[in-house]
Amino acid sequence: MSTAPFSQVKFTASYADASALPASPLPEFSFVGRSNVGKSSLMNKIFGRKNLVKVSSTPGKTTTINWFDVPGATFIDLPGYGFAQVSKSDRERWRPLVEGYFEQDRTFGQVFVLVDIRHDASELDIQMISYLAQHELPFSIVFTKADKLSASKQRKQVSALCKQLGATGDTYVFVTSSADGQGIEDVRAFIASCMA
Ligand SMILES: Nc1nc2c(ncn2[C@@H]2O[C@H](COP(=O)(O)OP(=O)(O)O)[C@@H](O)[C@H]2O)c(=O)[nH]1
Ligand SMILES: [Mg+2]
Repeated sequence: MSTAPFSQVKFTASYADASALPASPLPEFSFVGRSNVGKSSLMNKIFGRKNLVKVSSTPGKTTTINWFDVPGATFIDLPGYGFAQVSKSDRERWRPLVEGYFEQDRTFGQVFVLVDIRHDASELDIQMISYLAQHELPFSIVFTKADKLSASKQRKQVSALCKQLGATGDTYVFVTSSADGQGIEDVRAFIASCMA
């Protein structure tokens, strides 16, 4: 599959308040995870764009939901969690914003929870996944930065992390790298299958 329709992506707006989010009939694909996990990089890679979604040098600086339209779907960059240097006021804005989005009556296509393949899952990752499971939202796990590990280390980490995260056998799991492109085509194909 090519990058189409993803390469036709357009950034539309940033929202700092869940009540301002626009209604949309199209399936929504959202991306959530720790600050610096590689969310922006993954979205750019899926779109086949260099820097449409800003890859920040100052992680966790903004607490907004960023909205992207592609033909037939909406892509949503959710604010990252767990960055120690984030101000208290930014941290307090995260939960109402992200939970505000998840608790609306929306057309959820898939929520991608990104987890760095190199590290143990954090308590916040575990909480995120159990929240999504409890709310019966469709979610998948995307391991990032796979280029940093050998293929055999990747396999070990995937099985260890799936246990830590409480991922059941029917959770979709992707192993990706925005640096060398590993797994990106699988994510695109999966999104396309959810859109069909
Ligand atoms: N080696 C490697 N670095 C990555 C990868 N994805 C992201 N990064 C780097 O990780 C940092 C944070 O990436 P970013 O996409 O801004 O993360 P976000 O805060 O989750 O949006 C940046 O320095 C990226 O270049 C990857 O797949 N491999
Ligand atoms: Mg980002």
